[in-house]
Amino acid sequence: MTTIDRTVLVTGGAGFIGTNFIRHVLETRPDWHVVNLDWLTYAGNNKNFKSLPADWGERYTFVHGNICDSQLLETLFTRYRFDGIFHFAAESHVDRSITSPEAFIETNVLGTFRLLEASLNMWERGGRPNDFRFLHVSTDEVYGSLGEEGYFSEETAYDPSSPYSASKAGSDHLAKAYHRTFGLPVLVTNCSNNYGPYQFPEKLIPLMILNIVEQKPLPVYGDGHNVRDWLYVIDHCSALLHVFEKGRLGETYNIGGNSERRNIDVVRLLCDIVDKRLERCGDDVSQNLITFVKDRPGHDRRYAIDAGKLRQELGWQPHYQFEDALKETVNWYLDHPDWINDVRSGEYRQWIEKNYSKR
Ligand code: NAD
Ligand code: TDX
Repeated sequence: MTTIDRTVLVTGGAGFIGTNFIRHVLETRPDWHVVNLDWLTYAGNNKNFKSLPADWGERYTFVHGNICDSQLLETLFTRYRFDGIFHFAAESHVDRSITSPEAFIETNVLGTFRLLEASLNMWERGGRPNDFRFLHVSTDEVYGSLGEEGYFSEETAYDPSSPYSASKAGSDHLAKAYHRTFGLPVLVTNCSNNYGPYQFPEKLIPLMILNIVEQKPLPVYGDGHNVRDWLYVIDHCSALLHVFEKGRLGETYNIGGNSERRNIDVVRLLCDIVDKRLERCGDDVSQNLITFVKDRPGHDRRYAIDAGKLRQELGWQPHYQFEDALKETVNWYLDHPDWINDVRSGEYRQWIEKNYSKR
């Protein structure tokens, strides 16, 4: 029997980062019980938690539900009286926010509001416990686009470009307002692009890995010179725990990987890694599949994070090196064909057709 010291709610825990985060917490925090509330949209996959080690299983509870459902939240908050909340649930894909923005407003803005309301009610009813924390997980995209120079700091003005980043910006403002107005113990993190296992193959890195394996065209938007600051997902998870356990209330912390890369360079590197692993050479090299396609509207040119505050105040820095962790990520996708077949449902095929057929 495990002794439970803390019960935390993770929203969106069946998605990419949430799955890695829950697995990381069950491994590193043996006295935590995790309740995962997930609506299981196309991006959520409950099979990520099948066959957990026995002592993990008894510390993990899955609840199928929507963060916009106030009644469900009330029932859950009354039942578990959470010691903390890690709020990941979101619509997360920029391209989908361009074709179908409404779900982004629903989940990212309204859902975050409903979750804040439920948290505030529970926190007030419990006598405003000192050690409760609401950690709102957000993105560097709220800051808009950088030119060739400079970095996003916590003081950079918000300037979102897409319906996705605008909806995340709205949710960040709500979370901070609940701290300033009501005193709710809120923390906000803004993180750069993640990569690693369990990422849905609509995002650049897993999409390219799967297309390279199947020798399909590799659709690079625009000139491929857009820059992202890549962070291995487990580094993001460890940063979130640092902020949750040591962060100053009401503060924002930027999280980044010090790994700025142009998209075209990431795609070329993926071609080399996959080709090597599959022992392809000569005329078969996958770089031949690179196809420049019509750009994403409002495409941010460059993201780069200054994570100095997190390093200096809380002693966190990334552990994984981009090229090494990218190889591990490729290995994970090549070693998990069942997971890939599972997530590439009819809905996935429709998305690929919708986003790429007319580019
Ligand atoms: P994801 O799309 O892989 O997963 C989102 C999860 O949320 C899915 O399991 C989905 O079923 C669930 N969900 C969606 N709507 C819901 C609702 N209404 N109620 C309950 N659950 C719902 O996303 P991700 O890449 O894991 O991102 C997680 C969080 O981290 C998001 O808030 C995102 O903005 C943020 N973030 C992501 C990145 C990145 O590179 N992926 C970087 C910085 C920040
Ligand atoms: O087919 C593609 N071709 C291409 O050139 C896709 C899917 C993407 N791209 C480019 C667009 C971006 O410059 O690659 C870069 C990365 O694209 P995405 O993987 O869609 O990520 P991005 O738009 O940068 O947003 C991601 O990081 C921040 C996550 O999806 C967000 O949830 C997170 O907040």
